[in-house]
Amino acid sequence: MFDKLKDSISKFAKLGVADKGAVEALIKDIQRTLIQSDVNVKLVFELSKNIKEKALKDDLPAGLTRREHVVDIVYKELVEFLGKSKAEIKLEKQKILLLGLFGSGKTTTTAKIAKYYLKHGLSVGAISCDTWRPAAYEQLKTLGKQVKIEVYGDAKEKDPVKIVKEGLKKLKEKDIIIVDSAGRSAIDGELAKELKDIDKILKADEKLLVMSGDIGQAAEKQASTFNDLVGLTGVIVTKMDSSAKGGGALSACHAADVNVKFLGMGEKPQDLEIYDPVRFVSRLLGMGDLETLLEKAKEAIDPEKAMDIMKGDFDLNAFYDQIESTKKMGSFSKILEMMPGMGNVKIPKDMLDVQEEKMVKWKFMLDSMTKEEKSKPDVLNRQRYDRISKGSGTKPEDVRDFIKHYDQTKKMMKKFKGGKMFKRGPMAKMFKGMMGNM
Ligand SMILES: Nc1nc2c(ncn2[C@@H]2O[C@H](COP(=O)(O)OP(=O)(O)OP(=O)(O)O)[C@@H](O)[C@H]2O)c(=O)[nH]1
Ligand SMILES: [Mg+2]
Repeated sequence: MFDKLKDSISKFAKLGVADKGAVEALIKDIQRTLIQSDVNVKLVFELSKNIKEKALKDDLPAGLTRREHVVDIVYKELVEFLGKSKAEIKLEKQKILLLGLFGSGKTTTTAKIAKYYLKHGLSVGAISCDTWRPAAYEQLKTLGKQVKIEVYGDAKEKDPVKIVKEGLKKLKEKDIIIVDSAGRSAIDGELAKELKDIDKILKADEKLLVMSGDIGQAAEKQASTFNDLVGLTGVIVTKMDSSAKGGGALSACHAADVNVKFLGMGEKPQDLEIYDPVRFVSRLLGMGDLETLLEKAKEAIDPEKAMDIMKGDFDLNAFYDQIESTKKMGSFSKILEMMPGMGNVKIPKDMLDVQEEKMVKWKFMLDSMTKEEKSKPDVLNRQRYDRISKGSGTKPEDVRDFIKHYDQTKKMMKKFKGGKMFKRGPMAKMFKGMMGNM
């Protein structure tokens, strides 16, 4: 869905004239893409009718060309279609119940949400009350260790209500308590009763249905069924990274009148995003997504270290930190996709892989250097290059190339600090955004 909508929009943007024919062709393209991503046909036609009516209106808003106007309409209508406003996530003491069908991503999401609240300074505990799958508690324990939270469970207890009761006692000091419940292949009487019983004891502030994006428009029925059953406060749509039907699931949630709170974007604990239709659609249409990138950058870069880099000497220790930060932000391709204007640029995967491999090598080299060499790279000479290359299992010319790259980066940093680049232009904006929020 992502690539196809991007392609349709850039095809349209490249046309000389945006006449009726061009608008109609664009709408057809959008329709096809949405139907392929399993959006309800009736909804697709409603959406395209709205776009067509507004896009072809005679009076253009001041300052916009017809082409810009059309792209703007498509963008706004899609945002409306996918839920209007950004989800509100309260950073306060609360109990969260995760529920959903088998394999939808509840346990993985428990760890993701835990990490999210931990990052915002709240203490977190989790309860595993999945008494159906023998390995469920172990799975959550492992994930809990990874994100460093306390996990309560009892492999011998068969009654989930007792587990929740005990867990609430054990974790009563925690700000956030997340309850991971059992999945089933369908909503049956037994699952319904179990969830109601759990909720009676837990009195959850948030009851979040976890659904996989690959169920597409079936999300509407599932969401309303669970909503009738326990009264949902929201939905989390997972596997948005790997499903072509994610758009279908999101529009279905909107149609079922339930709010999407988070999106699962991968299997790791950090792969979670607060749902924001504006942001989602910008990325869908290839407009880049500076905000997401900045948020990630803020998390990855240690503010003090970043200021040191900007203020002081950009020595090899700082370079090391920079490599670490880049790694924390995810793969290069992910970072690039979020940069405005880069969304449409296809950089060959090979090239990105080479860059990533290089960074691994650089880290080995840095690990083979002495403290002195890292803080005063000027002392490096041929002899030292040889020693570092042996220590890191690389070739001496690799080490020399690396130092060359470092020198260039250092020069760029100097320009940044004093020069125009930092005071004006998009890079300045990005850096200001980053620094301003620290
Ligand atoms: N790609 C991707 N995979 C995910 C995501 N969320 C979960 N998964 C994977 O989906 C599978 C099922 O995830 P679980 O968290 O175990 O699902 P569950 O709902 O707890 O499953 P049950 O407890 O058996 O009902 C695992 O292999 C996860 O790694 C996501 O956002 N993206
Ligand atoms: Mg589970």
